[in-house]
Formats: sequence, structure tokens, C-alpha cells
Amino acid sequence: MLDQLEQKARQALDATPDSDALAAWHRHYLGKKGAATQMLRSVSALPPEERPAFGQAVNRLKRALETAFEARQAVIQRQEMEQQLASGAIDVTLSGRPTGPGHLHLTTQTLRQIYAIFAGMGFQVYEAPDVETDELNFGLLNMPPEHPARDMWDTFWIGDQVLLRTHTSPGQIRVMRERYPEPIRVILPGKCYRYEQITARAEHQFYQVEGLAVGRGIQMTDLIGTLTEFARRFYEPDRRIRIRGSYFPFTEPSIEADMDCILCNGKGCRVCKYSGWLEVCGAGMVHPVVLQNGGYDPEEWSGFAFGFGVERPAMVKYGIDDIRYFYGNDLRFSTQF
Ligand code: FA5
Repeated sequence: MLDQLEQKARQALDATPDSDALAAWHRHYLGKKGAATQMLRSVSALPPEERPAFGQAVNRLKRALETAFEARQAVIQRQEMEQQLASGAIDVTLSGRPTGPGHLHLTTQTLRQIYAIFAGMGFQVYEAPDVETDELNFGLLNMPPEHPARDMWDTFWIGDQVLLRTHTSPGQIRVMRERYPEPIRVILPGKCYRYEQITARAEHQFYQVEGLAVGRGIQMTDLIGTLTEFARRFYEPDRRIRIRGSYFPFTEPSIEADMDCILCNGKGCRVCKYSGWLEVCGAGMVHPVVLQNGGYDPEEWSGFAFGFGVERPAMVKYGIDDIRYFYGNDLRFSTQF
């Protein structure tokens, strides 16, 4: 019975002249009420021991007919296209649909705003590589092997001593070694990578901007002034900054800077977790060991450093509630900025 059905179906398929006939064939044999589907329904009329084998055979037949259908469809589509071209029904000189101009990604726009603000304070942009050594990412930043602070950064390892940088801080060493004995005022933007759970606030790839100033007589007040100026220019002119003590192995003392919440003006809301403050960055005075590793004598030189994310400040500024939108490649998001 199944063999007969298959033979009949194949003959009818070979005889279909055009896509309308092909669609009718598909309805007749493979549609919801088609012959093969009816066959499958009739399984309940069989004695129980015959049902599995019969069911499998019908499914095999359906798959075989689907494959044959697709092959025939390709032939008919090609024939019809050739006929249309020959009869001039397709105007190949018609211009295509416009795709519309592209524009800069929100991250790039934000980075450029940050460059402009720091350029106004005399900071140059210095670029360092994404692929780093263990020594630069950790060791020379005062975190020798087995230092517990390494656990603060979950790391993608590429080789034994090679990794994707977990922060932009290794660039501090590179720029110091290159610029010694000049004073330094740079920002180091770039992508960072962390072997982290992706959530509404955390990506495994994100951007940071590092800042580094090295000179004679640089003090904590210079750092606080620079961060306050940045917050006022990036967000709004009357923003306030507060400083908390913190810990990073490469700065001493270390601080974290918060800004009064832009959404509730410090009163407390969901975004600032009812604290009235939003974290701006980690920062501090460059640790004497790090200055030394960069070639600068800490008896003579001092400096400050800071590092902040790029996506999170953009989220606050533009009211974006999920970091995953940034690299989701959805035009409904990207075209809003
Ligand atoms: C650091 O990475 C330090 N290197 C910062 C620093 C530089 C301190 C210089 C002192 C001197 P932290 O791990 O807190 O610190 O990251 C800094 C910022 O990166 C965070 O405030 C956040 O804005 C951003 N960030 C960190 N992890 C993620 C993530 N998974 N997704 C998105 N942004 C992130």
C-alpha cells in the first residue's frame, strides 16, 4: 500500500508543470489532510503489534517525498526564472532597495565623547593590545603569581602565560616604559574580557577607559578634580562626586568614586539601589612598585590612575536597562542612538 502511494506520488510530482501545480501536489500528499498524513492516522485501526513498524514506514515515506519535493521545487523555480527573464518580465535595470546610511555604534559615540572631554584636560589617547601577558596584566601591576587579588578578575587564558586582558591597567606599564622620563597624561581605551556570567549589568567583553597621570607633585586632589570634571562634562554640570576607600593592588591609596544618581538626584531609586549614588570608577595613586616597574623612581615621581567601563556610564546616561543590547546586533536598538 505504501509502495503504491509512493510510486503514484513520485509520478505526479515529475509531471507538475509549474509552482501552482507543485503547491497543489504538496497539499494533496503532504498537507494536513494529505494522503501521507491520512495514512499515519489510519495506524490506530491496526493491531497494536503492527503499529510501530507501520508508523516508522509512513514517516520514512513522508521524509522521502519531502526530499523529492524540494528537488522538484528547485528545478521549477529555475525554469520559471529563466522564462521570466526571457520574456522580459523581470526588469534587471530596476534600482535596488536603499539600505540607508550607517552610523557610529553607541559605544564608539560614547568613547568619542570621553576622548573629547579628556583631550580638553590635556590627556592623549594611548592604545595597548587586547592580548596580554600574565606579567603585564598581573605581575608588574603588583600581583605576583598566587596573589589573591588575581581572583578579582576571572580570566580567559590563551596559553600558559598569555591571556585576554581583564582590564586596561596593563597599558599603564607599557606607556610608562615608552615615555620615561617624560611626564605622562594619557587615557587608554580598549576592550576587556572576563570569564564572567552574562547578566543585565555584565558582559564578557566590554570597554574600559584607563587614565594615567605621572609627574612631579601629583596628588589625590588632582585625581578627584579630574574625575569631578569628567562627571560634570559627561553627565551634567552640577553633578557631585563622593570618594570611598577601596583596594586595588596597583594603587595606594585606592579609592572608588561615586556620583550622585542622575535619575533621582540622590534621593534613592531602583537604578542606584536606593543609595542615591552611582559608581563611576576605581582609582588611586599609582603604587610605588608600579611606578618602579614602569621605570619611574617613586621618590621623585608620583601619579594617579583610574579605570571605568564605557557601557555602564552610557546605560546611565541614556536610560538603557540591559547591557546585552549593546552587542545584540538588533537594529531596533542601534538605530535609536
Ligand atoms: C578594574 O578593572 C581596575 N583595573 C580599575 C582601576 C584602574 C583601578 C586604575 C585603579 C586604578 P573593576 O574590576 O572594578 O576595576 O572594573 C572597572 C569598571 O569596568 C567597572 O566599574 C565597570 O564599569 C566595568 N566592568 C567591569 N566588569 C564588567 C562587565 N563584566 N561588564 C561590563 N562592564 C564591566
